[in-house]
Amino acid sequence: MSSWLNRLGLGLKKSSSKLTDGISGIFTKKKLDAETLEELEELLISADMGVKTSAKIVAAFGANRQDKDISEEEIKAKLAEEIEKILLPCQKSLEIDSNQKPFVILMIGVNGAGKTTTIGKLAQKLKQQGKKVSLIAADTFRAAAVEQLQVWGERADVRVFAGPNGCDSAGLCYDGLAQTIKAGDDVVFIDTAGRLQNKSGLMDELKKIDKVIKKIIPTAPHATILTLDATNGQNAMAQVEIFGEALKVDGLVMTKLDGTAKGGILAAIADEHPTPVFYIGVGESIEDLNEFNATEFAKGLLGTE
Ligand SMILES: Nc1nc2c(ncn2[C@@H]2O[C@H](COP(=O)(O)OP(=O)(O)OP(=O)(O)O)[C@@H](O)[C@H]2O)c(=O)[nH]1
Ligand SMILES: [Mg+2]
Repeated sequence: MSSWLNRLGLGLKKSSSKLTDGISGIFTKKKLDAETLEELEELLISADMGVKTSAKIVAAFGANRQDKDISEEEIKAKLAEEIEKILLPCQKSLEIDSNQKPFVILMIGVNGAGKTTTIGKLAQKLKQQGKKVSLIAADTFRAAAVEQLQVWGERADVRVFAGPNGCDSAGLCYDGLAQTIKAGDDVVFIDTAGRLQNKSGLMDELKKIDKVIKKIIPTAPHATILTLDATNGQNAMAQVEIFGEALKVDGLVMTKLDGTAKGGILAAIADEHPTPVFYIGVGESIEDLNEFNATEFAKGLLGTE
């Protein structure tokens, strides 16, 4: 097994244990009936797959299978298949268009979602691919935020543009982008401050940042990435909705899947708000962040090979 599949399996362990233990508990008898299907639906809901999505999965799964013999392994495999179908349209890579120079990536999300860490990891990956990368520290609220990005910058050996603590973040983006254009960078990441989706002032500030970016590079940001913390469960769905109302979100990164049994939330989001999922994170090291693959994820969630 490749090391990523290993990490993914381990990372999804809490989610998959919840599902597989639940399945073992429900299917003590061999035949599928209305009652077991209902219990299965409840299990999926409790695993954060959402009411609508859980009903859909169970309906597809139960069709033509009621009152038939079915093994636990088959149940898991069939469920994984249904979840894979829902996730597949969201499997998309973050394509860095080399005609856009610099290719501007705006990273947004609630406090602690993993924005800065993800930028650090992606910067390192792109740098290793030979790209000229820089970072803009537009989280000007906290001095520690700038320092954190600088540490990642040093680690990845990429330039970090920062301003004085408390300076205007939109203005900083403008200056940072001007410098990036001059330097001829291929990719620039803009790290923004964490903001809760219910703080309208902060959401307005995000719109202002977006506007200012467009003033200097009309086609930018070329990718606006919403980082979601899987441990937020159903609240992550609300974040997709509200950030999506403020800005055009091009894709998602879901982090901290290793810390929660709520990994099913990705299926609910894919079903209700289909959005490309660029990366998923299953731990703190750089190897723990990888491109999202629907088949691997669905199998990992059900603990099947
Ligand atoms: N276990 C685990 N931890 C993660 C993962 N991704 C990020 N983290 C940790 O989550 C914490 C918060 O990450 P940050 O990158 O600082 O989050 P942020 O969105 O920049 O936070 P703010 O700037 O405060 O809004 C850090 O300790 C990261 O190491 C992951 O996939 N798994
Ligand atoms: Mg941060």
